Amino acid sequence: MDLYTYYRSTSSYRVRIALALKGLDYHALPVNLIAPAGGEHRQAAYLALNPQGRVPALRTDDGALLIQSPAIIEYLEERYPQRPLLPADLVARARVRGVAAVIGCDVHPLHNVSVLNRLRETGQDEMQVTQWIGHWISQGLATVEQLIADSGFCFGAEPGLADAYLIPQLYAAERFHVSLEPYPRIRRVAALAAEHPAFIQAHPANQPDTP
Ligand SMILES: N[C@@H](CCC(=O)N[C@@H](CS)C(=O)NCC(=O)O)C(=O)O
Repeated sequence: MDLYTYYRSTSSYRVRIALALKGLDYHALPVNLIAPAGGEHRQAAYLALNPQGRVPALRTDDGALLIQSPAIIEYLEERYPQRPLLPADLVARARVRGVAAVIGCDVHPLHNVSVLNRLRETGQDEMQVTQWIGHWISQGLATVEQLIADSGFCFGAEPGLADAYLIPQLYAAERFHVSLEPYPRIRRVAALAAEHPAFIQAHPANQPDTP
């Protein structure tokens, strides 16, 4: 498989965690979101692959090109059921997906590159942009803190889908100086992930395009 990825992209990081948790090998194909001239993701070569102009995208072993991290992760879960990312129980699965959706639908989209650039275009200065990011990340993390378990990873002793969404969101929180102090359960999950080989492999510090 080929993964079009950017080292500090939250959505790419999710997919990298899912791949690593499942023990799947892949080629990383870095797409620079910053340079040249506003990013490789806006250039014709990448837009021909993904008309939305965002990362990640996954080329499967069968040659199919998939976009959108939730769709890619679901594909991986169904195509490679080993080491499942979702529990067997129907209600438990829905709860895990609920946490993933809080982050993937209601937090991350509000601070991706194009949304922040749009805020700047409409006259917001850097302090206002930073406050905007902090507001949405803090609100999302406060919700997640109430939804996850009292011990282990988000939903048990083994990491799964919710952890694959949460840990990249925490990387973004750190990058934008959002304090994790109010969230002891989240800090516990972060500490476990920091020692886990799959999360270490997927971390932005360990990618081929890490500066
Ligand atoms: N919902 C999409 C979000 C993808 C997304 O926004 N990716 C960001 C990087 S994390 C991106 O490519 N941003 C480029 C831009 O906004 O111009 C997914 O989960 O894959």
